[in-house]
Amino acid sequence: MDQIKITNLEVFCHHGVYREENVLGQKFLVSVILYADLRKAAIKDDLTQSVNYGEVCHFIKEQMEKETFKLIETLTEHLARKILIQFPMIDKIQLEVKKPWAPILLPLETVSVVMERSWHCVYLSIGSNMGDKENNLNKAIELLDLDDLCKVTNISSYLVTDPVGGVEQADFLNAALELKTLRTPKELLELIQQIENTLKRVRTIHWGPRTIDLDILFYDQEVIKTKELTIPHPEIKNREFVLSPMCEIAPALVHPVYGKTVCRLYEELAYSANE
Ligand code: A4P
Ligand code: MG
Repeated sequence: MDQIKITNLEVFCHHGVYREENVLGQKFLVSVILYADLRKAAIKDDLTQSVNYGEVCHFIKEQMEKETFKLIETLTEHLARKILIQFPMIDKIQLEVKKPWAPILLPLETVSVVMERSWHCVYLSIGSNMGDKENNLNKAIELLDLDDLCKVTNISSYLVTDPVGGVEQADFLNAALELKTLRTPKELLELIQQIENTLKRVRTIHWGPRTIDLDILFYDQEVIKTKELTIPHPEIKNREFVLSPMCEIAPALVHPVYGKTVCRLYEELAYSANE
């Protein structure tokens, strides 16, 4: 991917563990690599299609002066997130914050923290079969989008579906969502559980009725199996209420375990149901 590099931007500010650092301040040097698709801007010679590196430099300075952190780790993480949120064209960032005058009573050239952060593409399944189902879906989507680290980028139609799983219960309203997120899979699970709690989901019967259920279907092309998280969601290939809305918003997405597109999995499910 194309890159814009900023090297050793000098900013005088007050981060540090020691009180002297917070009072007197010192110079920090910031280097950034911004990863973005610059082809359009380059061909059209058009700054509006690119990332204005001047604006990025001023934004970094402003952020570094606005708040004071003890650790350059925290400062670097904070800057990476803020830049990715502020400049939507940037897909990924590599950031190095140097502290050449760190007060350690020994001579050193510099000390620095380097981080790489990027947006991740995630698909979620969402469903409700209690109360005002449409309102429940709308509310959950609104809460996801309100999170600083998430941006809902696509929503399928809402589909009325028969309940799956053997428990006698009302029809579901289901949808699939595409999300850009800076959260890790575990942090995203925490958010969706928080949203389920906010919307008063009560965990009673497994696969039973619920005001809202949010499941992570795909997280980039990652394959994860831990005690609390299985990604891709293990039931994708068996569920029409997942594959049908996914076919609408991401038909060509490849399942990283089966190596088949979502559309292909949907066809296979329809075929096996007709046999
Ligand atoms: N967990 C593991 N992997 C994931 C993942 N990829 N995304 C863990 C989300 N959670 C994941 O989930 C139990 C635990 O799964 C979580 O604590 C998390 O650590 P839960 O949401 O508390 O329990 P649940 O929803 O009762 O079980 P589960 O397995 O999530 O049920 P499903 O798969 O969501 O099925 N029929 C229709 N037509 N439409 C529906 O939406 N939904 C279900 C529930 C049944 N039948 C349905 C529908
Ligand atoms: Mg669930």
